[in-house]
Amino acid sequence: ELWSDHFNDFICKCLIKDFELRPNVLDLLQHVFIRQIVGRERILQKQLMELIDLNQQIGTTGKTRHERIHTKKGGQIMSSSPTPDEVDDLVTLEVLDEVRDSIEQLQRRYAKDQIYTYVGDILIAVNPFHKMELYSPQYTKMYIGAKRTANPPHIFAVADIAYQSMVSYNADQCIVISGESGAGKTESAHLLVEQLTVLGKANNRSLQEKILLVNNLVEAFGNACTAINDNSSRFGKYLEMKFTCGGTVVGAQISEYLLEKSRVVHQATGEKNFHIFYYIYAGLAERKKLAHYKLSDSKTPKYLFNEHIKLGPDIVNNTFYKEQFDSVEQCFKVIGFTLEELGSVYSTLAAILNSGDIEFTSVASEHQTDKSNISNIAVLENAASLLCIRPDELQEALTSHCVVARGETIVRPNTVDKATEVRDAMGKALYGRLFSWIVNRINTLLRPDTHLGEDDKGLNIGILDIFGFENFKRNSFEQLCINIANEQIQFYFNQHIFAWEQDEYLNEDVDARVIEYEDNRPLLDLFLQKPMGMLSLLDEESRFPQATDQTLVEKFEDNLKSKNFWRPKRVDLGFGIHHYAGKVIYNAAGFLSKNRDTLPADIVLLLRSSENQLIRKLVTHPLTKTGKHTWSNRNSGDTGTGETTHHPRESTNMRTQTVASYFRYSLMDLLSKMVAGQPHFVRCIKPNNDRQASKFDREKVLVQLRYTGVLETAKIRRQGYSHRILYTNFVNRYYILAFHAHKEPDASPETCAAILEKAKLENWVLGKTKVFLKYYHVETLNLMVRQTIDRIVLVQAYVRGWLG
Ligand code: AOV
Ligand code: MG
Repeated sequence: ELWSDHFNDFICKCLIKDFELRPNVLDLLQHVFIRQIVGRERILQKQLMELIDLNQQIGTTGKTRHERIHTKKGGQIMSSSPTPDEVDDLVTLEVLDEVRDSIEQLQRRYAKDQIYTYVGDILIAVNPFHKMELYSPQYTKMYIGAKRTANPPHIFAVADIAYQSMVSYNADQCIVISGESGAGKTESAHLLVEQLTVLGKANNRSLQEKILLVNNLVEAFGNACTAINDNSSRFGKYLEMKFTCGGTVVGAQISEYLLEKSRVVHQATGEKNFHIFYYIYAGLAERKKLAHYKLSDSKTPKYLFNEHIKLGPDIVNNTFYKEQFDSVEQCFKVIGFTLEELGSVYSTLAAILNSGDIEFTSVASEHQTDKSNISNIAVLENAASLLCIRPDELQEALTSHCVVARGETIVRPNTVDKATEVRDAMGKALYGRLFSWIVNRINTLLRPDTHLGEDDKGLNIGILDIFGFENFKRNSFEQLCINIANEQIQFYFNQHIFAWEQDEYLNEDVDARVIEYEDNRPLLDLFLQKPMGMLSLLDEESRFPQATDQTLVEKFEDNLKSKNFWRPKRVDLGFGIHHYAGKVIYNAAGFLSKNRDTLPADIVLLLRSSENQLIRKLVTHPLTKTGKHTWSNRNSGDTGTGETTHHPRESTNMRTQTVASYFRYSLMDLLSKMVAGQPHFVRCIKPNNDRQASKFDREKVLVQLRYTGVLETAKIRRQGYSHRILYTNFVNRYYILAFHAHKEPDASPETCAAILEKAKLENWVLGKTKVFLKYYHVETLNLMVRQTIDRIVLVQAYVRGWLG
């Protein structure tokens, strides 16, 4: 009977129907097979032992939670049980005082280097500010496919849940990392990518290596040292890892948002330019190639010079910079850039540095305005030669401009100020476009098309790592944009955790208590509404040639009617915003010119004549993807601004494209990508403002818990149902847990109830069309399905092996 066709089915049934039968089934197998297949006992015995081991391992996952908690000390894996009054998940806390108890927990855990804590399905990560032994291969392994409660909270567990959900539901995922500047978002993003490449078991080692290097490469160009963070992201990054439907990683794509280009030409006190400039400067010096790129080790380029930090020889002699240069070059090569491309990238960077040193002097002219002359022609020639353009034409494009009046083209001289502005605009534009070009090139090199089969559309997991909320001594246009982006991400979080969930209880007649939360919609309206929001007003004012930053602030004051906006006394161009994360005073000086961000046509035309192919490319093609982006109609689809956007560069001339309108487009584009996937949230918390290890500033943490809504999240996770699954989908996926594998039961509430009861789950609710589950229900169900399938596959494989 055992050899019949029903054999597999019999075993599966035993395994599915009653887990307790397992040892008996294995016993039976052991006896029968060992007796029947003479001469192969030895191998069989070994195989059977493996099988039994494996089954036992699977069977115990989740049961022995405390035996399996590991903290690593001095290379030893040690066991450490949490004290009884310590919890891994704030939702399981017996709360007397929400605030005090939560802080207490986080502090106690932080003191033991347990930087991760769950709030239901959300991960809190408190920045440790020191290297942790938490990311070794042992940890990597421990968090693969394990039940979440089996191990202490960890960022690897988030990667695992996203990956398993992607494979189980055949659905795209999105991991949203948020937190203020320096809280640990970028580090978390790296860890997620690392774990996901392991999970996606790329069968192609070089692809795995390439994906791991992508972050390092773009961050060399997009990160910089600020007053808050030595490695601060100055752009938003959405990295999508691409998988086959089977879960094998096959590629990656990055989208970049709003690089802070102004940093190329000016940095605030104590801050630095983008990392790459220092790396390349030190690296080329090391290789005695500075002269080739028209740089000198005795004189620091002006764009890198900062009167408050001694930079001069410090750059050239800095071993860290030299090593970084080697490593960036290695990234370029591994990812697949050609040597020629690398040379062009270095030339462009060197050209930017050289052009920054071009100086202008004022010459009186017969017209009302003064003309400008270039006082250091040698530097101009260097810049021109690196850009492969004619120096006399560059001189002309910097010191004069063409105007068309009554059909006639007239050349007008530029004042020193105007010429300087044009010079800087060129540097910013070249850098911004170089950055986009690098990102595009990476995307081409890591595009998965070639790896996917015909009908495998593939799946992806996106990881969002943007610039965190910033509040400096002096805040400008860049901070405003960064903070609006954070405001939008917070809104998205709120929609997901609170609004959409509560809407659905109503629609499905499910009884649940309403949780109050801090809705930041009024702030988003203040910024993004048309035509009276701040960005629209800014664009309107930018169109008037006579407008000044002063008239802009007055316009704000006259039109913005919100308790979150005010004009502080004694700050001329100042205005204040009460953001979700705190009050920030902005200074509007430079807002109009930063928003207009014009690159004169004369410069564009000149660069298009360059003999360097890369330079030509940078000024010819619109580098960002074009195409219509619409809001997904997921749930209410209300992501705040509720509008359909199109790429502004499609319809607008590049010269009239303002930063504000591009920013608005970018936000919409980002959100449309995010709403297309199932979100997972990681909330990074900064424990102190001094970047010190082991310092837990309770007040600082409390403020962050408050404004991120973590405490309310704990409440809704305790009372609410974070997962709502349609009956059909639920039955399709889980019937195997309670029904015969060949039977397909109806998608009725009764079937759902039978499955849930079989799985011994409690506290679920059946709505009108959906099953309402707590986050931990889904985890248990998924794990049970996976184990069941694993067993079936395993047993089948062994049996096939023995028979064959
Ligand atoms: P951010 O991305 O959130 O800031 P980062 O990820 O750059 O912050 O973290 C800032 C610094 O904190 C890092 O350079 C590390 O020194 C330290 N750090 C963060 N996470 C860890 C960790 N898990 N283990 C060890 N050290 C860590 V910004 O990009 O500024 O918003 O714009
Ligand atoms: Mg960052």
